[in-house]
Amino acid sequence: MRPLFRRLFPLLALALAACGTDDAPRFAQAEPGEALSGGTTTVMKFDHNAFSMPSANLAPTRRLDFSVGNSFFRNPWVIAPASTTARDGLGPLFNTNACQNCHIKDGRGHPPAPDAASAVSMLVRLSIPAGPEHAEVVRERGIAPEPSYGGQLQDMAIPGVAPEGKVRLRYSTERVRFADGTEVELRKPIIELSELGYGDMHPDTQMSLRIAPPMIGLGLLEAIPEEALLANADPDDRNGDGISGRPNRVFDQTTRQTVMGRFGWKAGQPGLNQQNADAFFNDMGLSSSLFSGTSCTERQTECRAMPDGGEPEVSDNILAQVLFYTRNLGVPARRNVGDPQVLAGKTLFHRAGCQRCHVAQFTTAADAAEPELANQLIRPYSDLLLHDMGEGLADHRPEFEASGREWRTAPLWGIGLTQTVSGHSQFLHDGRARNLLEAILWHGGEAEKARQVVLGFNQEERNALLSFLESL
Ligand code: HEC
Ligand code: HEC
Ligand SMILES: [Ca+2]
Ligand SMILES: [Ca+2]
Ligand SMILES: [Ca+2]
Repeated sequence: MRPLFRRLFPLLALALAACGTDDAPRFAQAEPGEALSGGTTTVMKFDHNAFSMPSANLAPTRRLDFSVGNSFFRNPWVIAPASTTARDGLGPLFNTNACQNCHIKDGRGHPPAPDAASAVSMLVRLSIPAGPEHAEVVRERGIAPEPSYGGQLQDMAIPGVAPEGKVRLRYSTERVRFADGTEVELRKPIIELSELGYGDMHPDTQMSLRIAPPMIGLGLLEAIPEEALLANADPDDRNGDGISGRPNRVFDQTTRQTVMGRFGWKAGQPGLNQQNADAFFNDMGLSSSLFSGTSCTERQTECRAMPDGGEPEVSDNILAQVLFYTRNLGVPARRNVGDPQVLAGKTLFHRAGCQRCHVAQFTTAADAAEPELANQLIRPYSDLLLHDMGEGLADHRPEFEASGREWRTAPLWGIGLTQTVSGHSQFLHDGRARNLLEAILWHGGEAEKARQVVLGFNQEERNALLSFLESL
């Protein structure tokens, strides 16, 4: 091919393909306001602090509340009894002593390096197959906990209590081939537990590895009206596009009702307050008005006998401050929205049908929990629904109504700043993907068709698709 033609070829091929049978739109220019992923809350910060800024439309006094919440998210909690009574009660069992140790720079966590001694910034969830005798606990927790270890492995403990065990990861690898012959190696983690502190686990224990997700835009996701989310649900795939998103239905601790789930990799949490309280309780061993006592199981007797930091350890006041913080971490604006390669990538994103799950935009409710979050046109690139992602991504551990193959569509806003904020680019629920392309190649199940389209892309098209994702 002559050089000029070679340069024009990708655009030409794109143009030709766009005239084909599929009805995917072609984007020749950016839409007005397209860069403002979080509406007027969008922040103009693109360095390693890009995920740590308050919503841009917060008034100065509200920024003060944000920084108070931030201190409880960032600063470590201590073992009781202690002189700092507002921050004591860590453990007896815990994963780490501060939220920020996992949600590093308010961004995502990562799997441990192959030889790392411990695994911070991720969790291993545990359960056993549920029988009729578990009906009550399954209604409230969505799972039947492992009898000795509960619903989560805590690899740390206060002095006098045995930690539950150590987590290491091994990887198996497999190769994927593009139509043009290019090969990519994918890796899949295999969980290895050692130094178990409370005897053997149940022989049918189900384990699910989870990386801490980024913290941006969560208040906006919470403010999307439920009807708007349900409008995208198509559980029986009546429109025949092979995609059958459905909401998770989870337990609300406050109202004691079953409601739609929105947070966590399987949408197992109904809202931010409960998600935060659950993190305090299970990840750090701190009780609150939502979760009293400790995460120790019946069999963990020394754990149950340890002193606590007051009941509750996390006051309603602190819970409210952390809630305000987690609602108001602003989403950074997009970069290069009008770049021809980014626009070509956006066209390809639609051609592959990515937007059927990664739904581009919503308008938040007029009666959002905070006025700054109301009536915002936002672009999260998620439907917050569960999708069967195939055997490759399956953890074989159901959570409420999510099956062992279902995951919540991960929001893509901010994803292009992952390397800048976190210093790595490991994606998906267990951090197995080492870059965005690997993340796409793990898509299966309802997303298999989209994956097949991408496998047909040539180098130029792959680069364009990745440029689009990097611009989010
Ligand atoms: C040990 C690591 C760890 C610690 C400590 C931790 N988290 Fe998380 N966090 C996670 C993981 C893993 C998830 C995903 C959970 C899942 O899929 O079930 C998560 C999910 C969340 C989410 C939902 C995000 C989303 O996109 O759905 C919020 C909000 C959150 N955590 C807040 C907190 C707060 C507040 C604290 C401190 C009280 C905290 N976390 C402490 C690991 C951690
Ligand atoms: C059937 C629904 C569906 C379709 C179609 C789909 N995705 Fe996804 N996507 C998901 C789900 C669910 C996850 C989370 C999977 C997990 O973590 O195991 C995800 C995760 C991702 C991630 C990683 C996000 C993160 O935070 O780790 C990227 C990147 C991504 N998708 C891009 C794409 C692209 C590009 C396409 C089109 C080629 C696409 N997706 C099509 C449902 C879908
Ligand atoms: Ca405690
Ligand atoms: Ca446990
Ligand atoms: Ca459908």
